[in-house]
Amino acid sequence: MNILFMAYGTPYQRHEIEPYYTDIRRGRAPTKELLQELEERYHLIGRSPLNEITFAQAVRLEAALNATLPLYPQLLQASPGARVRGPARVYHGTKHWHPLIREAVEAMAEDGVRQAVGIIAAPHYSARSTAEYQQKVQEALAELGNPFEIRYVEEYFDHPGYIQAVSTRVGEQRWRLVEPSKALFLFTAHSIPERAAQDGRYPGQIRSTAELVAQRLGLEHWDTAWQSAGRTPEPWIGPDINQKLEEVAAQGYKEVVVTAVGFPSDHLEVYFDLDYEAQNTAQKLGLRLLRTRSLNADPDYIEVLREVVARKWAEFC
Ligand code: FEC
Repeated sequence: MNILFMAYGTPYQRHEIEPYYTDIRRGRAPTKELLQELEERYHLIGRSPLNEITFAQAVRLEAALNATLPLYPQLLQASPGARVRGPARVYHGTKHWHPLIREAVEAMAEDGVRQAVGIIAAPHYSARSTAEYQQKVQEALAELGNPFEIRYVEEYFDHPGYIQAVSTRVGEQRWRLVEPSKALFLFTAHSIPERAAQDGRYPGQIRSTAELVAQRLGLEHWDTAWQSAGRTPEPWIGPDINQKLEEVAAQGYKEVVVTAVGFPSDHLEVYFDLDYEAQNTAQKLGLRLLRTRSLNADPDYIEVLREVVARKWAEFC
C-alpha cells in the first residue's frame, strides 16, 4: 500500500520566505511591501509548526495503516536481518515548500511504486486547494513518464470520525463558557476568490461540516465565516472573520467560540489570523473569543485518515 500524503508546507527559515511566497504566487516575486508584511506575520508568531505537524501526521498514518494490515506477505519477502518496514509506505510532499509534491513523486517512482492513493491534509474540496495539489501530482507524473497510477481521496468533510473529532474539541471550549446557551459558535475556513467558489462546492462543504458539528452538540447559535483572504485585488468570499465579529458584537453576543474547520493543523493562518488578529478585534469589541484546538497529529484525526485511505486503496484490489 503506497500513500502520497500532502499538505501546504511552510518555510523553515526566514530567508526561505521569499522563494516560498514566490511559489504561492506561481513564480511572480512579491513586492517589497508584501514580503515585509508576510515576514512580520511569521516574526510575530515565532515560527509556523506546519512542517513538523505534517511529518508527524505522515509517520503516524503509516504506523496506523501497518498496525491494521496483514503482515504475512511482507514476512515472506523479508530476508533474515532485513530492515523492518510494514506493507504500508507513506510518502509526504508539500504544495509550496520542501519536500515538494514533485520530490515525493520522484521518491515513489524510484522505489518502484505502481499504484498509490493520494490524500491531502484538507478535508474540503476546493478548486484553489485540493484540485491544485492533484494538478501538481499529475504534472510530476507526466514529467516522469507516468510511472504509477494514483487515486485520490477527494474530500472527507462529513466523515463521522472527523465530525466527532471536531465536536470533541468544540465541546471542550463549551465547558469554558460563562453562558453556553448565549454564546455564538463560529466555524471558519480559508477564503478563496469568489470566481473559484462559483460552483458552491467548497462553501457548501464548509457549511455541512459546521452543521453536522452543531447538530451533534446541539448548538443553539452557530454560523460560518471566512479567514486569511489573499492580498489580491479580486473579490474573495466573505464575510471575513473580523467583519463577522463586529456583526456578532452588534447583535449582543459576549462570547464566541471559533473553530477553524478548514484546516486540520496549526500554522500561520491559525496563530496569526485567529490567535492574534481576530483575538485583537474581539478584545476591542469587548467579546470573549475562545479558539478550538486543532486536530494536528492526534490519534482521532489519524484514524480518519487511515480509514479513508484504506477504503480508497481497496478500489485497487
Ligand atoms: O504556516 C504556514 O506557513 C502556511 C499556512 C497556510 C496554509 C494555507 C492554506 C490554504 N491556502 C488556501 C488558499 C490560498 C490562496 C492564496 C493563498 C495565499 C497564501 C499566502 C500564504 C498562505 N496562503 Fe494559503 N495557506 C497558508 C499560507 N492561499 C502565506 C500568501 C500571502 C497571503 O496572501 O496571505 C492566494 C494565492 C495566489 O495569489 O494565487 C487562493 C487554501 C488553504 C486551505 C487548504 C490547504 O491547506 O491547502 C484554500 C495552511
